[in-house]
Amino acid sequence: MQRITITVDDELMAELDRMIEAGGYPNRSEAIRDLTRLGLRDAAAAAGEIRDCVGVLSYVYDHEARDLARRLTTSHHHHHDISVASLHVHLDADQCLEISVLKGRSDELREFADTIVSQRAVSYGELKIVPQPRHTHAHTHAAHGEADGHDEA
Ligand code: NI
Repeated sequence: MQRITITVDDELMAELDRMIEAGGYPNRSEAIRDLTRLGLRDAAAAAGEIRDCVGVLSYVYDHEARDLARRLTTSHHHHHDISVASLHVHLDADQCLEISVLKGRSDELREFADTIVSQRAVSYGELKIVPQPRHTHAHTHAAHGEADGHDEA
């Protein structure tokens, strides 16, 4: 552990204290440690540096669009190493929602998601990348108190 001193303006501190209160953090240090971890994680994800990630890709497409359903399936088969499971929902007569769970390096997941989402007749697409905690989240959850409001959302 290292002790650091930081300077924060009143407005930001007030906001932080409200967040600490709402989140049930035991103290400011714990809250700032959590926020720092989140920030580091986001920065690493943005840089494509995270090796072991879980991604959730959701997209809506028109299954009547020529050849699209077959091409999407082919894409998943070509990437069977990262595409681990999919949930298919028939939204209405034409539209399908697919939610796929991906696993792998964050830049690979992003690249795969782009090939899916960029298809014409895919009307909506979003990828959420969740770094696997054991690699980027060094603390153990057992060390946390019950009331610290910590969750991995
Ligand atoms: Ni369908």
